[in-house]
Amino acid sequence: MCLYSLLAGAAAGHHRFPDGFKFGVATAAYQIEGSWNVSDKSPSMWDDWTQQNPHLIPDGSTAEVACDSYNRWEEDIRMLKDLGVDYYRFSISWPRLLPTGLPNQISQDGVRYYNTLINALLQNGIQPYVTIYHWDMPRRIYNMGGWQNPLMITWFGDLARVMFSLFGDRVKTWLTINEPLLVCDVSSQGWGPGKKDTEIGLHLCTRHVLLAHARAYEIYGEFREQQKGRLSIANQFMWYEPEGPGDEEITELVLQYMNGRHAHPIFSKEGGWPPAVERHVAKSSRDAGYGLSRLPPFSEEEIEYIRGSFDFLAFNHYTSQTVRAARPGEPVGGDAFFDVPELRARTQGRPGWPAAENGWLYVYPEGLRKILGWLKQNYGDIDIIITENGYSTSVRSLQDDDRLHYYREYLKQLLLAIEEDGVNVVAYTAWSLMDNFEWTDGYTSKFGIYDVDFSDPERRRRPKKSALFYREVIRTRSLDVPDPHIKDEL
Ligand code: PNW
Repeated sequence: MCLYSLLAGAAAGHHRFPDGFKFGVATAAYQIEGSWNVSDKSPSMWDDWTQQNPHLIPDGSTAEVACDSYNRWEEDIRMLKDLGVDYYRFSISWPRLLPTGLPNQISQDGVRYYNTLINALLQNGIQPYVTIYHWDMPRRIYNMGGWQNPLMITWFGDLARVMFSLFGDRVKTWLTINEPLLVCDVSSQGWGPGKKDTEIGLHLCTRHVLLAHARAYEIYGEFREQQKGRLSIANQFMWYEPEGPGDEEITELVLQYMNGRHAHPIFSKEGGWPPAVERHVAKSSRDAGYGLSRLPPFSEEEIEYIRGSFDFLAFNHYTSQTVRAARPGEPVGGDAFFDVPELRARTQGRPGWPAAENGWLYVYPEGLRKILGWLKQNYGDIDIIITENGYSTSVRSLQDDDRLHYYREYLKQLLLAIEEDGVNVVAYTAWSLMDNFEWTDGYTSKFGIYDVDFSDPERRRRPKKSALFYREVIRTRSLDVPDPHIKDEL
């Protein structure tokens, strides 16, 4: 760093984001749109599951209306404009765009909705970042086995092609699949509409997700020259650290299993499954009498096909956990968000880390800097976009000091990673623009920087303190901003 920039940094309190750094907020179609059965839209697996299992959701709710963004997208644009974000990350609902799940029928109303949204964003100077798959799979595809069916590679490729050809003239940043870890591992433990199979189905899913992502990357090659966009996958990476001395080795294996399994095939120089994970599952499969490893090996061709299928690295980050090996006979894996049964590893939040009320989110801001360092060390100097980061509360209030604190501290660590560790983070996304349907938690877990009144037919949205804070961060491109005051209460 030259003397001039050192001085400039010092003058600004050293909390400035680099030139060209982008800020955004994120949502997902199923969590905000509502209008689950309008026009020719078909039901998704989450429509079916929430309607059939109200007893498994604390408030018995569904996302039939949610934030009503299908009708209230103009209010969403106004909020985005007010925040001053550079981009908005949202997802396109597969069953709204392709009601049969396949490209034989393209919904004109679906196309119109997303065209209107994309055009309005651009007219307001906000770039659309689009997630192709954020979990709302059409019922028909789900009934054919979803991600456990190898034809998903073709079906997903077809979906991506439709999106590139319809929207790619204006959408320049694509994320193929949101969080393979949740789509495969957590779902296979019976979370939400997941198909419970932690031994075989889980790894088939991961394999097909990676191949489907690579298929979308390949298809984007047909559009790349004309559209000049970029594409990656949105992984979920936690930071894991040893619970105590002696837990280092199992911790590194957990990092490779939980993060590397979805990253090594794409981002490493050599491609393929992380070697330590591949060896581990191959051995445990052999010991259990399986013919083929439960983590099915990739062919040389498949390794090459997936390797390098990215233009940047994207990940969602919320929290960290500690790791230790389970003691003989100790049960592992009672909770889908903790433990790694495959490795007989116990994982949990460290006592002393403040915990959000949703049960899995521990606040450990240093974890963000550490996972960024781990990614750089494992995969080199790749441009990184943080595609989600945020904090959950359960009580409605505009005075969300906990959330504001979370953002301030995580952003501080992000800056340290950029400045001290030389990690190439180019964009940061807050989850979420507004309170929304938080999957199996219904509306009881709130991640929004805007409050939404779900008892109001108008779904009134109001900025929380954290929204005013984020707006100032974006405006000044720095963290040297005071905590805002907010007079309003609900
Ligand atoms: C993500 N964890 O899910 C999803 O991408 C969003 O749709 C969701 O609303 C948001 O994070 C908040 O939950 C996650 O246990 C679920 O670390 C669980 C974890 C992380 C992300």
